[in-house]
Amino acid sequence: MILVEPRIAIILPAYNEAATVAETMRSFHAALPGAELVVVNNNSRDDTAAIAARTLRELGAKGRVLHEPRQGKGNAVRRAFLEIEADIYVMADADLTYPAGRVHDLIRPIAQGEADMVVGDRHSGGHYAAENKRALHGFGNQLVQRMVNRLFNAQLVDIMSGYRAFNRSFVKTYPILVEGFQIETDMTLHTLNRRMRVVEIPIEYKDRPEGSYSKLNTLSDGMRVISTIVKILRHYRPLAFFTAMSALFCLAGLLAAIPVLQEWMQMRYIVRVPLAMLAASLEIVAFLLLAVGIILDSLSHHEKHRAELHYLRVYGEQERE
Ligand SMILES: Nc1nc2c(ncn2[C@@H]2O[C@H](COP(=O)(O)OP(=O)(O)O)[C@@H](O)[C@H]2O)c(=O)[nH]1
Ligand SMILES: [Mg+2]
Repeated sequence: MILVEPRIAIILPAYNEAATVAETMRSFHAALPGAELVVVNNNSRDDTAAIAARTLRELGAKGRVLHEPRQGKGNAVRRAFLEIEADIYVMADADLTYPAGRVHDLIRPIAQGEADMVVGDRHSGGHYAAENKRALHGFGNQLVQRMVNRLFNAQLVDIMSGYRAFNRSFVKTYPILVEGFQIETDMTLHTLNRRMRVVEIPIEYKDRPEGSYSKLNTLSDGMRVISTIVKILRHYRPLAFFTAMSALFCLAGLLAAIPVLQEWMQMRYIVRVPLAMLAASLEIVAFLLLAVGIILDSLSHHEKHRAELHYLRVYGEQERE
């Protein structure tokens, strides 16, 4: 349990956000004057870093501007999680789209020890549907959301929100392997897979103000969403994934075998030898895929075991403080 005032860090990844970063910092400082403001700049070509540093001085706020040379939001968040020591972490966009005034609602379940991650949910209030001008993004969001809920038997509404709060044991046991915008989905998957507690709080959401542009690209990030889905299945449900692949090959092998079997029944002789070989090869591949699935399933079991032991240690330290 945290007895003294918790240290709170507000993490703002910012890439070319000169238009909005200062105002975002001011709004968070107004909501939580005691919190540390951390802007993670990432090779911005505009004045983001200078403006952030100046705003810190003007506000007299605690905080830092971090610089991460590797491009990508995932890399930026990773840098902040590595460098910043706090009890409660908040992550938000530096683009004024998320309501800083709601930060208290986000950190409350963390401070009370009731959640490991709190997500500001843009969908429940209908704000995202009303403000988001890119239909494909809504569609991509929904696709991944449905799959994740099904896979983990969850009922999450917004798995890609960029407005979140975390406790220390989440931050210090979360391996960030993704580099870009997959970070939000990955965080949600991590909490579900590690059986952490996720709480969603409906929030308001505005589109970016005039003159400020999203860093998301519909096509390339859409492709990434699809590859994310495949990766999720492969990594989190290897047995199901490889069994499904194996079933496909098995089926193809059976189809190829039908004419061969017919020949054999009728003439007790096989003319279509190449087809027979194809059928046999497909079945061998099917068998191999199944074996791979079983091996990976066992590996992932051991990995979960190890991760849980590590989590027990870090969580214990957090509770003792
Ligand atoms: N540090 C860093 N921040 C980034 C990068 N890409 C995006 N961001 C920030 O991450 C936040 C979310 O990006 P945004 O373009 O608003 O995505 P959207 O909200 O999904 O449209 C914003 O504050 C961006 O400035 C990056 O490569 N590095
Ligand atoms: Mg944004």
